[in-house]
This record gives sequence, C-alpha cells and structure tokens, in this order.
Amino acid sequence: MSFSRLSYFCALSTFTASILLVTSCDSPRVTSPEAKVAFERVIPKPNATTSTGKTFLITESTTIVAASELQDVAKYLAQNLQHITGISPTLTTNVTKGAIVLSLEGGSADLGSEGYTLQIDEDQLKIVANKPAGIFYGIQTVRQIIADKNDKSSRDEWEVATGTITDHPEYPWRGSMLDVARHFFSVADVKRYIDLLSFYKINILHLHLSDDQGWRIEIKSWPNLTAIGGQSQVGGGKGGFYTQEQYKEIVAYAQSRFITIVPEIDLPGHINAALVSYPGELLPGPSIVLEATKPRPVAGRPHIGTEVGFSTLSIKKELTFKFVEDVIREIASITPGPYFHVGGDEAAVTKKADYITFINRFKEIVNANGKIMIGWEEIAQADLDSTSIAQFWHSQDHANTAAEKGAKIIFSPSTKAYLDMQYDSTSRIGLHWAAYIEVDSSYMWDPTTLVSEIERKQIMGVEAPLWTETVVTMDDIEYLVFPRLPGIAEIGWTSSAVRNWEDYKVRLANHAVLWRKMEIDFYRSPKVSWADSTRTK
Ligand code: TNX
Repeated sequence: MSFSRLSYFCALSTFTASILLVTSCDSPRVTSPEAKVAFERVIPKPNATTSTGKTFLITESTTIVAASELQDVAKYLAQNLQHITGISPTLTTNVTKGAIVLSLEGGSADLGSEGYTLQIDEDQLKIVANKPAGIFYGIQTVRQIIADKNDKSSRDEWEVATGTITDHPEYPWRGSMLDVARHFFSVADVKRYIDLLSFYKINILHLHLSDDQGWRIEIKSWPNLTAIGGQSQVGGGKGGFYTQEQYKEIVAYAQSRFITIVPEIDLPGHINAALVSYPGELLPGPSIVLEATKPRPVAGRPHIGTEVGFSTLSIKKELTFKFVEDVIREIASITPGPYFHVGGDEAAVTKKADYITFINRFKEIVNANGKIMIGWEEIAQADLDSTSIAQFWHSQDHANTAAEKGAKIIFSPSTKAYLDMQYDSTSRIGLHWAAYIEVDSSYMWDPTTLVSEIERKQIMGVEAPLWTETVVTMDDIEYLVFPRLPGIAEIGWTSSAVRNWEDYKVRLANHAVLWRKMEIDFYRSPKVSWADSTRTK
C-alpha cells in the first residue's frame, strides 16, 4: 500500500470511528522498545545521537532517492534492505513521503571525507555526507539500527527509531590484517571478510601475502614463487595463491566497500617460500648461521611448521634486489591504494647492518613505484622519515624510535589487538605468546596512552591482525574475530572521551542477533550478557 493510500485509509477509518483500525494504522507512532534498542546499539559509537521517540517505517512502498554518483551505494543499500527485511526498495530520483534519501549536498565541513549525518523522522530517512564514503558509513549505521522484525507481528514493515546521528571517525586508519600465507583463504573467503569489516566501518585490509610457509600472489616474472612456494601451508595442506586477476577482483570488491587493500611481502626475513622456489638465485650461502633447532630452507619444499626467524634474503646475491624490484613493481602496478608493506619483522638471521641497508633500499624501491612504505616496528632501525609508517606490535622502544624519526605509527599491540590470541586457556584455537585476550581487555585501551611518548598527530590509527597459524576455515576466522573486532573498530572510530566498557558491552550484546542473521560463528564470551536468547543454534 502506498503512503498516500495508507493516510487516506487511516483518515477514513478515523471517520468511521473504528477504534481498532485507528490504532493499527495511526502514524506517526512512538518508538517501540525493539526499535529503541536497535537505535542505541550502533558500533562504533557515533559522536552524537539524539532520539526523538517516533518511528520511520520501511515498507513495500519505500523508495531510495540518490544522485547519479551515488547509484552504486544506493544499490548496495537496496540489496542490504532486501536481505534484512525481504523488502526490495526501488531506486528513483523523486523525493516522496516515506523515502530514504542519500545526498552529497549540504554536509558540514566537520564531517570530513568519511563522516555523515543521519536524520530520521516519520516521513523520511536521510543520509548526508561530503563524499560517497560517508554515505556508505551512514548505510552501515542504518543496517545496524533497523529493528529486528517482531516475530509475533505479521506486518510487512520494519521499524527505525527517529532521531539524528552526526558521526565522523577519530582516525583515518581503521584496519585489519589477514594472514593468507600460513593458511590460504579463497577469494570468496576474503570477500566475506571484507563484508564483515565494512559492517564496522573499517577502511583498511592489510593482506599478509607471503611468509616462510607460502607465497600467495602471482608474480609473472618469477613464476616459481607460486608454482612451488604457493603449493603448501602450515601442516602441509594444499595452499594456493591469487592470480593477479583474482587479486584485482579482491581490490575492486574492497573498493566497493570503501576499503583500501594494503599488500605485504614480508622481507627480508620470513622469506623461506621464495628461497625454496628459487634456491639458485636467492638462497644465501653458508654464511647464514642457523641455530641447530631451527628449520633449514629445503629447495623445492615450502616450510610446513610454524617456527619463525630462520630465513633471510642475502645482500650478497646478485639477483636479490632484482627480485625485490620485480615483486614490488608488479604488485604496486595492480594496487590502487597508496601503500606497500615490506614486512621487516623478526629478521633474526639478517645481520643488523644488512637489515638497515635492506630497509633503506626497500623504501627507495617502494617510493620509486609511487607507494608509501609501511613496515613492522623493527624498521625503526633504518633511516625513516615522515614519509614512512611503522606498525607497532610488541616493542615500545622500536615504536618510540620510529616516532622520533618522524614516522607515522599504526597501533597493533599484540597484547590487545592480536585477533589470533586465545580468549582464555580453553579457546579451541589461537596462540597465547602475547596474552590471553578476552573481549573486555581487547576493548579497554587507547593508542594515545599505550606508548606515552608518541604524540597524537603521529598516530595513524589502529589495526587488528589475524595471523593464521591455527586458523584453517572461515568459521575459525569468525570465532577469533567476533566479538573482538567491533571493539577495535570502535577504538579507531570513536573518540576515547565517549567510550567505556559498561556502555559498550550492552551495545555489543545487542549485536548477537545481527551476527546470527549474518551467520557469523562468534565466541560467546562470558563477559557479555548476549541478547539473543531466542537463538536457535
Ligand atoms: C609474530 S607480529 C609475528 C607473526 C606471527 C605472530 C603470531 C609479527 C610482526 N610477527 O609472524 O604469525 O607473531 O601471533
């Protein structure tokens, strides 16, 4: 029934004084308890939320109105509404009563390029932003605040509480890393991961594309990297790799979700998969001294254990830098984002002087290919400047040194943000070398106070890495990522002044019902009173 016909019908019922009919279509109506809970469960918490206590209804006659440059996000919204409600709104250009309006007109400058306002009254739901990214984040908020259909009702309408939300992120870098080297994950899995990240307004996906156990991206000028180095994984499974076409498909999918892909090739250590693929060209000579207990590179056979710190590129080999240049050039040319991650962690068998030479050369090569270099915190030992980014994971000394040299810092503290850490000693998968990290602990920290000497202006933001030594399936991914990732996303998006665990854990509890709908296999932490008592599984 269209809106005008509905009003006409209500007026007529009033006229006939049918009390029952009047109450059943008396619009506007007050916010239901379900719609209120949904309106208040937004994660990351918006900067400002005002409730006005009425209801906007999504019905069969709801339309989406969007300018031509917003057609892709409008279609994305329509698909999501279809998925959540079963109602499929049509896209139009005429604003009528009851419409959802997406607009790039009239947003305030404070919203920046990722902020948005969401204004909902009984007659309209409107998202305003300066850029499509802001509209996309407003849509994520809408996905979270649509009240879950009341099972007792047979109405084909979905409630949204009325009010206003004004919102923009604290940090430009809100990331997650997926290690596809220790265990390989398919393009479909990576796309699902991208969708899960975007629900929490995360805008960076760092792909750890190579390590001792596997090389996961086609390099046309060095085909054995994938023909040999891509054919195995931890435990000896079949591994895999992305062709350049598949990588481009991932990049494009991420772009459609306003996520930048950051490729990482882990140099100069964690390089066994390349060494065994090209032993003649790359394998260092006997000058590399390995502890007796460490594994040794074996030509033709990637490593299937989980030990680290036994492989290195050789500064003396004639082809080492040709290899690095070819790899960085090929990947940079199919990566639209501005970053290239060179790894740089745990290079235990690279001499310190060689390590510094390596990182300085990598920076030149990355820059020559038009990209900004990122490396794990150990790159602080090299000649960094304000054009480099160091990723803090473990050592405050390295993080401070990098900051003193002018580098920007991404915060991935292993004791808080590592998604591969077990929740507690009973967790079915995960490691615990850094800490056991329950959902409250992963939420209760802030980048501005963790490493006291680093100034706010040098902090890019936060990133939650998922290393996959023990992670084999998408269910494993979901079990470790949920419920911790939404909290890291909130640390990146929401000002610390308005964040606290007591408030957060109630919102988080109310996401369980959303995760069930999204078929997310999450860990039911005892720290949260999950609000999905009607769950079926
Ligand atoms: C340390 S963090 C690593 C990874 C492991 C991870 C396991 C970092 C830069 N290096 O190689 O996968 O621990 O938690």
